[in-house]
Amino acid sequence: MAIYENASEITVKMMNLSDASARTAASKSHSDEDGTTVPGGKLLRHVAVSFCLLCVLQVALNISLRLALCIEENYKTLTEERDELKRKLSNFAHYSNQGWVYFSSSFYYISSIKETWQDSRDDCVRRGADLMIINSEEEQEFTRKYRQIMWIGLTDRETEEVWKWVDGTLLTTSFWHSGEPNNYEGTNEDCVAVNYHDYKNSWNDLECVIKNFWICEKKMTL
Ligand SMILES: [Ca+2]
Ligand SMILES: [Ca+2]
Ligand SMILES: [Ca+2]
Repeated sequence: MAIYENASEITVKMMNLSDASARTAASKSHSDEDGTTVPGGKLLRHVAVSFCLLCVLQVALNISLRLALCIEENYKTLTEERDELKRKLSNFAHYSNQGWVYFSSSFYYISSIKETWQDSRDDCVRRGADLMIINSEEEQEFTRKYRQIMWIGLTDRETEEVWKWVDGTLLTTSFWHSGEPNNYEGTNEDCVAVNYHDYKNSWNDLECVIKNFWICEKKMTL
């Protein structure tokens, strides 16, 4: 009886082993199924990661290019500004050394000899300037302190009584002395000088062929 009991036990154990083997086989088969999908998933992940890296690289490249362009533009602007400043400083030095006086964004040159209005103007042009244009009360006051009769850049040579500055602009603010302009005693007075320097309104029209000192103006700002 003991033998039969053992044999039965053995049979049960064998059956259990068989079940276990079957489960293992099933499990292995599942694992095999996974095994066929896992390499494909890895590939997809690799592709996705590579794509992201490419995007990041593209963005980084774009930023770098923009920065490079920006730096180049800034450098160009700075170089141009530096050159412009150097040119202006050189001009400032030039006019200062030539005895010009700086006042209110312009350099002024007062002649030491007398010439006709046209010769005076020609001299100013040769010096890179023109006869003075009086745009403000400050400029008018500035002329008075020299206490000289000086040609300025105002004339009605083109059309009588149409007063124009040498830059072609029409006269708006004027500082005519009392009774001027008057074509004195029927003469042809077409050129203007700062004349009566004791008065705020100091302008006088005179014949252009008269010789006077003159004042040139060269506008210049830093
Ligand atoms: Ca002026
Ligand atoms: Ca006139
Ligand atoms: Ca006059």
